[in-house]
Amino acid sequence: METILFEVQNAVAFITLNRPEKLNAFNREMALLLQQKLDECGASHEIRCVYITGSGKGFCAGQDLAEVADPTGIGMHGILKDQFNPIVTKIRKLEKPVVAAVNGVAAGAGANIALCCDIVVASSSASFIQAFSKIGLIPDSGGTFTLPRLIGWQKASALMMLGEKVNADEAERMGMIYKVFADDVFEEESKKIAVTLAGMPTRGLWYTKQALSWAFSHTWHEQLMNEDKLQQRAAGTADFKEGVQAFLEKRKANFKGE
Ligand code: LHQ
Repeated sequence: METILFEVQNAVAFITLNRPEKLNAFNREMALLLQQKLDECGASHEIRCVYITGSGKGFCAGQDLAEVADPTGIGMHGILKDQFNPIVTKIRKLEKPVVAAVNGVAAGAGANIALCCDIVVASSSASFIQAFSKIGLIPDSGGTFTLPRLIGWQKASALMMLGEKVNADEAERMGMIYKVFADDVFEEESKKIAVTLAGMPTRGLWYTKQALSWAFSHTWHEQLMNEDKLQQRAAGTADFKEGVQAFLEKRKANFKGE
């Protein structure tokens, strides 16, 4: 059975983590295959949005702990260096929006991979757990960077130390995720977001993603300069010309992602 399912439809790459009997916990094969698929998404002109979800009842339970316990395995440093750090870095550097559609429990690295995506939505039965503390680890996969920026230092600190489960509604209320959809409409509604993004000015969305990432490490003045630089790039795209033209002609814009 393939550990990652991959399908392109309506300019969206649908990626499904597929080890449902283990709540889609990452073994090495799945982590390397996800990286390969993210690279394919980056290289393809046809793909203008990426959608990541899990098969079965979970989203992802983080690292497969059976593999960690294996003495012939690659060890802690190897797992982060070869598996999780490249995954979250590829998501942040992907020049198109990435939607995490959290269909069930997201724990450990599984939670933090979801949280580094550009838009995170969840089904009402989903949950998020910074499970690391329960096995003596620290939050990784960018979690110590992402979570306090989403929900504030104090709440992040408590969730990371206590390892408490946060349900989807609570996650939405505290700003950890964008939106919750009822289970019966979750797939349809979350896919609608991805298809909408895929029809939008892709370069402009990439510059927005960059500007938001840079905002964390720049001053107000530097960020105004960054916005200026990125806005000039956005204004040089064919999609900007089409957007203005369509507005003036009172018609729907036909964006090409260029
Ligand atoms: C699993 C897992 C799992 C294997 C569920 N592995 N089988 C970085 C650096 C280096 C090393 C370590 O890792 C990392 C990054 C990390 O992600 S560390 C954090 C690793 N993840 C966890 O600690 C979470 C472990 N899982 C859980 O706490 C629970 O399974 C949660 C709360 C996610 C879900 O609980 P339940 O809904 O009650 O499901 P369950 O526990 O019954 O799990 C269903 C099956 O999935 C079960 O298998 P079985 O054969 O008994 O039916 C679990 O063993 C398996 N599974 N997570 N990470």
